[in-house]
Amino acid sequence: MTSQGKAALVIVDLQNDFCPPNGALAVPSGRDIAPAINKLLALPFALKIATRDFHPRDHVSFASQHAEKQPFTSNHTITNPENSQETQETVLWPDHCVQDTPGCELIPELETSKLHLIVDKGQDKRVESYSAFGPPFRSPRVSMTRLAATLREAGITHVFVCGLAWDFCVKATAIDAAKEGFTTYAIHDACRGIDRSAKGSVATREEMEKHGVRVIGLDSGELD
Ligand code: VGL
Ligand code: ZN
Repeated sequence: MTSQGKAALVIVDLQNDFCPPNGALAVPSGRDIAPAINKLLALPFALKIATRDFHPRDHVSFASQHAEKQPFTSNHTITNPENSQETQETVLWPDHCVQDTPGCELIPELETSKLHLIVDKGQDKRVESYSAFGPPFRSPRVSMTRLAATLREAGITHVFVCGLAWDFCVKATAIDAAKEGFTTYAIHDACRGIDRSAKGSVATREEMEKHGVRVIGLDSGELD
């Protein structure tokens, strides 16, 4: 899978709430990628990690926390609570992946016994964090996850990203992995997007590629 270096597999947010038929924020055909991801879990990655979106009940990304806002409202501005100069443009969502609810658990199809580690994200109720590395703000007290440190401590050089959702958390996680200096791949056919239009999917691909992420398919030689 890499002739030199060490590879990690990062499975993003393959959780009940992101999967049909009953997920609170179901990604169309999100559950269909489970067999492909289980096959990836059988490959000799040095580190196999699953991430979970893991929100408190009153998370800022929930439309329910904002007067008269409907889920899927876009261009909602969140201000960095530690630095009012910094803002993030986000989407308001239905309540999803609330800590200690069944919705936040990994889907039962996923072969979790093959995982080395689960990384939770999105716990800070004040900010959105699509990336499993942490929110876009780099202020003290807006906390990052330990994902970058964990990968470095394990000597990882190559990161392969798959999961849900292609256009949100997969994209943000892959771009941050590339920014952290890892040779980063996004396995497009082991992902599904919230926007399932071809245009949306291509725009996401282009944005990832612009940041140096290599978009590959499951049949790519990079996985041999
Ligand atoms: C995600 C929307 C809100 C994701 C997480 O995992 O892609 N999307 N929270
Ligand atoms: Zn979320």
